[in-house]
Amino acid sequence: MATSKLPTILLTGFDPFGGESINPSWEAVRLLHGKRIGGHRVVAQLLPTAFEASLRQLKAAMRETRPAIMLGVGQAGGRARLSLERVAINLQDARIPDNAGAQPVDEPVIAGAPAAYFSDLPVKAMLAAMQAAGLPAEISYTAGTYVCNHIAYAMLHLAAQRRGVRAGFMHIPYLPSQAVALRHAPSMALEDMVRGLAVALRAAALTRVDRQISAGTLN
Ligand code: PCA
Repeated sequence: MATSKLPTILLTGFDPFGGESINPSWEAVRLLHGKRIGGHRVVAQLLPTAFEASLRQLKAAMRETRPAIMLGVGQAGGRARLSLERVAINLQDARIPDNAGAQPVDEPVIAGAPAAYFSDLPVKAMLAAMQAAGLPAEISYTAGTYVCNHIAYAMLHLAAQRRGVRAGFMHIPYLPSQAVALRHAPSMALEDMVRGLAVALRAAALTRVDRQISAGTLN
C-alpha cells in the first residue's frame, strides 16, 4: 500500500525550555518522521513549549493529518526511564513560565471538561515491548502540571470526541549531552529513545486488547 494511504500516527515533540538548548523529545520524534510502523505512517510535529500555542499547533496538525493514533513526547529531566503516562489531569500549575512567558496557576486545561483521562493506548503492551527490546521503561501516573500534561490532556480530550482515535503520552529522560553539566541526572542515548518509541508505537498500532501485567506503584 502506498505510504500516503496508510493510517497516520501523529507523534509530537517539544522545543527546548527552561534554559536548555535542546529537547530530546523533538530530537527523537523527528528521526521517526515518514517511517512506517505497524501499518501506520508516522508524522512528526514540533510543538512549542507554550500552553496556548502548543494546543493551537496540535489542533492544526490533527486537522492536517487526521491521525488514528497520537503520541505526545516530552522531556522529563530527572527521570531515568522511558516513562509512559497513563493519566492526564485537567490542571495547569506552572512552576516556571512557558516559552511565551505564561505561567498559569490552578487553571483548567479545558474548562468544564472531566478532571482526568486515562490513555487509551495499550500502555502495558507498549511497556512490555520496550522492556523486551532491552530498554528501561515504566508506567507513570503523573505527567506533571506543566505543558506536557496540558498537551497529554488535550490529546485525550480531543481523541475522546473522535471515533477510532487513540492517544497517549511518553516522557523521556535527558540526553547524555544535557546531563554533562548535571551531576546526578540520569540520561539516555538518543538512539535508545528512538528505538523505544518505535517498538512502543508498533505495540500501540498492533494491540487491540491490552495485556494485564502489573506495573503499578506503591506510592
Ligand atoms: N517537557 C515539559 C514541557 C515540554 C517538555 O518537553 C513538561 O514535562 O511539561
